[in-house]
Amino acid sequence: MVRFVLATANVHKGNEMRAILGPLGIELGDRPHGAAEVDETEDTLEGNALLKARALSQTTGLAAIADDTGLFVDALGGQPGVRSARYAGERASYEDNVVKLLAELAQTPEPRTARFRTVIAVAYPEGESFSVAGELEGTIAVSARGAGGFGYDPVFELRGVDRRTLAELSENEKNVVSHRARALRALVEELASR
Ligand code: ITT
Repeated sequence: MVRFVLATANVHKGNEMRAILGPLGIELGDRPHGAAEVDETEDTLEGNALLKARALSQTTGLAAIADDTGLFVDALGGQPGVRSARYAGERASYEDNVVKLLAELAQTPEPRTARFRTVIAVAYPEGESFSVAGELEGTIAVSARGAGGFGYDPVFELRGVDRRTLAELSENEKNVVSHRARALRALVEELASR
């Protein structure tokens, strides 16, 4: 059994990571209470994921794992991108961010192409670290649909025949196709090759 301590504080992301990794024999220990918030000062997902994993690995002396995710919308030049959590302001709710995104795209005709990108970083207390990534292509809907998932899921539509939003998928369905699932499968391959 491989075990990492979870650096990501976002409960929704943590739940998805556990649901995907548990059956693959990778256990995620709780982020310690009182662990310092790490300022996401880098301008890439890789940089911020590594910052979060390295900081927790150094303070706990354990192997740590972090997720950093962004939504990249082509018509907005890649925004909200690395700033996805704070798109509508420092303390923005998921809904605030979705409202702002739909407003920014109000004049943009469909299809408003976009992708989610997740970077998973692992850091070891001895100093070694690495990251892997996964992406999911989609389009931004004109209004929110579905009650599942979190964040931008209600406005992120799959491409192709199945045009449901990620919030219209079951938890299991999202955890098969998502950017996070793809990144975590890449993590498992990377760990197996070491
Ligand atoms: P940590 O720093 O604790 O990891 P965070 O919420 O700040 O948590 P991110 O910077 O990675 O994490 O997240 C960026 C935002 O992107 C997040 O707040 C959500 O609004 C959104 N997001 C991330 N993953 C998502 C997903 O699978 N589906 C929809 N939106 C997602």
